[in-house]
Amino acid sequence: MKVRVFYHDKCFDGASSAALFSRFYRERIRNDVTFVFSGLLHRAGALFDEKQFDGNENAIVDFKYSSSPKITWWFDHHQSAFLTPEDATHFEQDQSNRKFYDPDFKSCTGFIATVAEQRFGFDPSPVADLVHWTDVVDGAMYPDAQTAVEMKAPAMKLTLVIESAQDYTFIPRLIPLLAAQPLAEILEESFVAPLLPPLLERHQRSIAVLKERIESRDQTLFFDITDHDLEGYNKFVPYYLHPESIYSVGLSKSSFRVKVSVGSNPWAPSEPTVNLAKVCERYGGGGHARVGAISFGVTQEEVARKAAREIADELRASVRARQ
Ligand SMILES: [Mn+2]
Repeated sequence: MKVRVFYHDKCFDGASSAALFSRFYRERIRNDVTFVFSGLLHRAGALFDEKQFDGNENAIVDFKYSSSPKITWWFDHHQSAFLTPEDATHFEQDQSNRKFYDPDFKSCTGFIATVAEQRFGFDPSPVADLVHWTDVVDGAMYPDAQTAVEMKAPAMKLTLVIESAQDYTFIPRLIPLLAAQPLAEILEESFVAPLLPPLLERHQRSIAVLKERIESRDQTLFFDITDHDLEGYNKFVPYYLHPESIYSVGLSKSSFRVKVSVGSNPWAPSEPTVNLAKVCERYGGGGHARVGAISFGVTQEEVARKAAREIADELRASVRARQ
């Protein structure tokens, strides 16, 4: 019996959701099962390759809905969960009691724990620490920007390792540990520990690059770091450097995409009022009300830059309008 679990790749909540789902499944659905973990990333073009839906059961966690009949479980908490209105209707008509959506949850991991407990009798107490930290990390519940950028907690170090993973076998190896042992212990594993020091160094370098690049106007930050290999930079660094900011728009590049990241400062002097998921959806992206992103193909750098500039202009205008 094979269960394939698709999860939001390069994301602490995505990996933790896959971990929690598989623990819950083994404890409450069936035990004689082999899990295969496959990461999914937002990219320009088709998100799913249906040929990959080859498990006896196929689950998607912390990622967009698929109406494929081969998908038998789904959990998500993103505001932009449906690619099309048809997908939303398909979900609403689903009778399986195995597909769940609630954008009010801070983390998908916490959402899975709650549903698994209430509907399937799962005991979430052994994974309470994991749920706490996915809420903190995915919900940006740090007390201040210093805490978010200093990265002292084991969960934050794991987030750094997960977000910068280059080896596609790494996160699938990590997932079975996440819901099974303390996070501090996972950091000591021989396949994890050596990854951290160079990443912490790169983190320091990214702070220096962002310090030089950020253009701050109307409490809105704009930066273009497409000429640096810094995708996966800590998204709180801009607010650490510019505590006066409300919004940030960043352009970064990796081997397979150019990414426009649109965020809001969790510690902003005044509340953000623009729904960033909606802004990103207009450009083919998505996310949550307070943080979103748009992915473009690597050859679409100029289109991405234009979109990033337009979004920064729009956010600046909205800040000026309320002054
Ligand atoms: Mn999430």
